Amino acid sequence: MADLDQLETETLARIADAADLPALDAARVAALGKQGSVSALLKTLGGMTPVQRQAEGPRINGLRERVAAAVAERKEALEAAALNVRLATERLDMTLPLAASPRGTVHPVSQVMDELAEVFADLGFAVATGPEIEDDWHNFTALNIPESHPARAMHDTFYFGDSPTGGEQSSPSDGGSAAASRPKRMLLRTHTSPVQVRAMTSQPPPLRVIAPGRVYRSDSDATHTPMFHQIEGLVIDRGIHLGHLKWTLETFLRAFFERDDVVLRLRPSYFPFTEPSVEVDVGYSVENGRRVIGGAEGWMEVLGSGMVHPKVLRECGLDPDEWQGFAFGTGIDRLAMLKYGMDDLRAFFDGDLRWLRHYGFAALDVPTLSGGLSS
Ligand code: 2NM
Repeated sequence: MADLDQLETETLARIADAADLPALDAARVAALGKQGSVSALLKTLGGMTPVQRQAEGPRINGLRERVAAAVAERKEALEAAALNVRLATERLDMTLPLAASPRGTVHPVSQVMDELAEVFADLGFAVATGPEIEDDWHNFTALNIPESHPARAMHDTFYFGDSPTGGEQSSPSDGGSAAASRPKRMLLRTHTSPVQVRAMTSQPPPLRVIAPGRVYRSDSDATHTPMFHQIEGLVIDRGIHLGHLKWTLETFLRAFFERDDVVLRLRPSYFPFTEPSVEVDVGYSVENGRRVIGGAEGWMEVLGSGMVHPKVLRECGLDPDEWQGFAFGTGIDRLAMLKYGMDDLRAFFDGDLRWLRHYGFAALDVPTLSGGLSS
């Protein structure tokens, strides 16, 4: 009797004192394991008389149950304590960057596209996009580019299919009836102007959009790649004139090149889709043997522009007596070269990692007017 009580006191004390799970398991094995002290007592029941067993059975089984319950309770307490320790020490700061420094860089063309979108957003322009596979009407006809125009020739334009014919396409203004049954001759857009055409035919004026994107021309040498990037801008409103055009381009170029001494020179020119048409030169100066934009030591052509031709407005469903507009276009790749001092256009599309590491931009630096476009 005293033996049983003492065994229970010692066993429960050892269980309560177990500092960790291995210590608790050792205490459990010492009592309830095959060679354990409580198991040994249970084994004595077999050699008892029925009268003895009736008295001892409940006492020994009661001891076994209390020991087992104490082990379970202590186990739960130790596991809860271990979890609390882990919760307190294993902290994960979800705001930390995934990797210390991203290895990729932003391509200069993407960087300049972001900078241009930022500059023009500040002037109230929205970014418009459109398909790179276009039809004849959106790429040429609507823009007053005649069937005989050299730009339409096979050697300048990438056409789909081998038939150069297909003729004039239907326009929204003729109800689409003229060529409704003829299959459309598709091509890779040669400029982003078809995006402006789509803007004019799908949104009511006034309009202020820029259309940046890839364009394709069958041309490849030191200064031409068959795919390059263009940005065009379009403003349609009442009473728009050449003065609005000049101010907009001057404001854009000063913001983009981050210099106040950017000077423009407008020269008369010719484009089928604008009248009058002007070519825009920007003054440059020479710093450390390099041409940089700003000053007026020499002139460099950077943009084509003009007042949207009345025939284009009419073809797009606008009344030229009510609505006027100006448009401009330039090469993004060239703007990138001028701003960041690269001298070989073909390097833009080689995917050379050494070039990208040298000229690429930090992945997490987003250009803003307030933070500096290219800082
Ligand atoms: C240029 C030069 C001049 C131009 C015209 C149009 C449209 F659709 F409004 F007629 N979009 N872009 C344009 C005008 C483009 O790029 C050198």
